[in-house]
Amino acid sequence: MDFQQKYDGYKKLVENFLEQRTRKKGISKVDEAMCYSLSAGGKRLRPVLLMATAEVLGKKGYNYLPVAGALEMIHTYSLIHDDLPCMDDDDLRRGKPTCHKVYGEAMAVLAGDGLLTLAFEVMLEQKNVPGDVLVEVAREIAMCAGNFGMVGGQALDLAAQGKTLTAEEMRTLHSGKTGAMFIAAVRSGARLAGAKPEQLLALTKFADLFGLAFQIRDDILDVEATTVELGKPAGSDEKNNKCTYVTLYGEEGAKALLDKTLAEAKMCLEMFGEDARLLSEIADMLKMA
Ligand code: GRG
Repeated sequence: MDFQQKYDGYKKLVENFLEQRTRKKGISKVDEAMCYSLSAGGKRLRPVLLMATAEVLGKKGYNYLPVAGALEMIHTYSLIHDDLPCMDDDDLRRGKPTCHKVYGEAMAVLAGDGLLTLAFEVMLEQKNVPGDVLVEVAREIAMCAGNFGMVGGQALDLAAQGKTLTAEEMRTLHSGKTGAMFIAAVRSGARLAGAKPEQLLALTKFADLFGLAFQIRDDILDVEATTVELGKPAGSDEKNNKCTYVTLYGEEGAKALLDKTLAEAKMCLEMFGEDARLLSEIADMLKMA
């Protein structure tokens, strides 16, 4: 089976799980708004990363679908809130009208709240894992999603609009906003699969560099790709007056930094040999043509 088939197989598992675990009809319209954004597409990168990491350690990734699916719920909530008029104010996400464009602002806020809350309900339904491991996984995911992670990074991002940041400030901002959820995905997969301390350390370093590479690529694509290719408005960083890796280093400089970061990320996987093939191939997805 080639890489793309394998990736698509995992993605399908995640999508089937999300469909089973959510209901369009509940006591209010919020269920429909949650399902709308959750089923709108997307690469399902964070859950697939969790499953691929478990595979590195010899476990089957599909055993951890509740935690993996929960990560996608948290990610989707962040996208819904990020698109709101009070944040990035975008009309298009994953190639479709954003949640607030379809359901209104108040319902989009609630859909995000609902997904974040449901994520913790669902991840705690994970079976066949020692209770203390699951509690630690849930605690780390909460930390990565919260004010020391994604929410904190988003707050830094809002405060940085119109300002030029140093490379160090950019790193802090994006480690929170984008990187923390990749760290959550990889560390959760590692912990669920029983990683030893030195394995957890190497995988965490990989995830941190993967997150950085992801952000650099996102910044390059914002300049180079079209709205159709992105499924969200191209050029939104310029519109929002944002300091990016492209404004800091130029397009060629950002591409060189991307290559260097990916090479360093892949080096972290060397100790796992062939067992890390899938994870390494996921990192290759971030290479620019
Ligand atoms: C609102 C708390 C809060 C956080 C928002 C995730 C996020 C933080 C903002 C999204 C804006 C953005 C473009 C961030 C850059 C990186 C990123 C998270 C891109 C989207 O992730 P993908 O490419 O999306 O994995 P899909 O649609 O494939 O799931």
